[in-house]
Amino acid sequence: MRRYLIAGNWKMNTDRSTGVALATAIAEQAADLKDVDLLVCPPSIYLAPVAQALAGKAVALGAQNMYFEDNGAFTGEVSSAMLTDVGAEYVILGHSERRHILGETDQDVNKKTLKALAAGIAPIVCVGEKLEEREAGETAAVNRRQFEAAFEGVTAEQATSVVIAYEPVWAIGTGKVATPEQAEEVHADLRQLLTDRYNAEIAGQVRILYGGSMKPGNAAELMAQPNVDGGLIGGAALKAEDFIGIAKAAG
Ligand code: 3PY
Repeated sequence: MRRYLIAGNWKMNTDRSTGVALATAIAEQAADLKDVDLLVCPPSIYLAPVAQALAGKAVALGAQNMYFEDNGAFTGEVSSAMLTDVGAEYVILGHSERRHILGETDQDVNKKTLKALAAGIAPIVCVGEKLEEREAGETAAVNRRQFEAAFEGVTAEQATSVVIAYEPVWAIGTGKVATPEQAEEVHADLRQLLTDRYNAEIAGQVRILYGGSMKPGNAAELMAQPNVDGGLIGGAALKAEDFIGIAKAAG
């Protein structure tokens, strides 16, 4: 049985005090939620103060990115060891903003996925097609290519620690949301790809989140789909009541 995961991707938002206040407010309201895992992913520079605010609370901490080397001359990057050092248990990898604005490749996402797993950090591997790809009928092929590349070299034992986030690029920051049927179609394909690569038992344990303009008003119908196991939340993760509203829709 998969537990729902509601993950907040704060992107390049908040500052030290608003980030700590947001995490604190989420943790306070999370106390009543039983059947859902909550995760917040602040900017790297605020991981440490947010970790302090979440100490002993039922909300996990994640990062939005990391580099695949251990250390060295990689100006501006953070390593997996740095993330575990500040208490991050998850890391978002291959978000479309990193792929399409910052030039991250499928191979980068694969190397980061393998490094995160080796460090004991659960990767949240993002996949998703652009609008022109959907309109050209390439949705399944794009998501398959990104999935296969990211999972190259991931063992069956490691695979259940990976979380996949399907984020159609056309639904990110646009207010457009995939219909529950559109989301379910891709999620079911991704689950089938997991079955083909590993087996049905492993595929049944991997959480596949939907991301892209998920809000309290549309979360319940998305998460009612059999293969939608939670959400990777953008804008609505920046208000505790919206984030908790989405978490309640999971329960
Ligand atoms: C969004 O919902 O906009 C996201 O990109 C979540 O990662």
